[in-house]
Amino acid sequence: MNENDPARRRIILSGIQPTGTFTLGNYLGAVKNWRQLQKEYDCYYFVADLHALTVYHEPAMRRKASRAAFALLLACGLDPEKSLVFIQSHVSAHAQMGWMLSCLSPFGDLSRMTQFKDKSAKHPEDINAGLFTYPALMAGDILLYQADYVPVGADQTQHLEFTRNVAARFNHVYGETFRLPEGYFPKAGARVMSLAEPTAKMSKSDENAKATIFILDDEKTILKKFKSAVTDSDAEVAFREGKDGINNLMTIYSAITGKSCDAITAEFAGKGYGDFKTAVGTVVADELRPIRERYAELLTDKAYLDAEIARGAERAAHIAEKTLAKAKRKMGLC
Ligand code: ATP
Ligand code: LTN
Repeated sequence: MNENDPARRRIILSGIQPTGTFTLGNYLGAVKNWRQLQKEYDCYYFVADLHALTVYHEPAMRRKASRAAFALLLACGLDPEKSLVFIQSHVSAHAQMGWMLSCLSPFGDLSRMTQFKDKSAKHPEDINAGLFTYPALMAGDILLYQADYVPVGADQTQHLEFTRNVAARFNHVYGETFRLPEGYFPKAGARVMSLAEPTAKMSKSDENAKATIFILDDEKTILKKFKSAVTDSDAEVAFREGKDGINNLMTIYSAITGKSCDAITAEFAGKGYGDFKTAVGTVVADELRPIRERYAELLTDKAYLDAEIARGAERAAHIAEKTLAKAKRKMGLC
């Protein structure tokens, strides 16, 4: 089929690191959209455990976290009958392609990556080479599956641009091999900020427990965290510069209910922040409840989970190996 034929089903690919229980940010900014894309695209979603190696975690914890992340993806509604869901390290082509592409990755470009700068500032005791070459591994993840679109949050756009550059460089030096992927930023995708410090993004690895809603938090915990969310002293539910805390709560409420900011302002006119926070907490708790229930169910069915993990790896390897073999041929490796 012709590359540009509109009938060709486009390929979507994305990954998430198993660095902790997913947050409301991961869910509203990424995984919820991934679920919605399953209808229209050939979707590949994976647990990026090789990427998570760049920060030390105890091995037993790591094993548990990858499995939990896989189960969470299914609990969030990724359907292994519709999408290909797998764990990155179970497909050896990723590590091989990552190395091959790191040899086409300029040192200067890697040095400019914001994530590298942020993570090395956060872990000055462990600035390892993996943290530095992370974008080459990520480029390999994407290019192995010839992805058309990569749905990620705004924090990953620099890595995507890097991927396109490395793919173009490979195609130029060794001949046409890779499709150049594009970012996919759905309108509904929300950037969720920390509840404690609303100018910083909500992140799985934040040490302040009050800052983050985890998707497995129960209703009571969710309501409590929203109640203590940092706001301002205006007492007006309106989306405006300087009202970072309220803007964040409005973004969350809007992403779940589909209501516009104006509609939300009208709904809470004359009411206090207390009412608004309870309303946000309630819609979030309602949205997350079925995920928590499905997750608990999945964890009790060990055989099913093991079988899906193995099946995902096998199917992914089949596709990735083909592209890897092509790239190796072009590079003169076989
Ligand atoms: P870590 O704390 O370990 O850096 P993280 O919470 O930032 O992790 P990732 O695994 O790096 O999560 O990201 C998974 C996906 O979730 C990415 O597509 C990323 O853009 C998106 N994402 C992460 N945090 C947010 C957020 N606060 N709002 C919206 N999207 C987010
Ligand atoms: N770097 C991403 C996770 C990730 C990814 C990918 C996303 C690794 N490989 C390939 C999309 C495509 C992150 O930290 N969110």
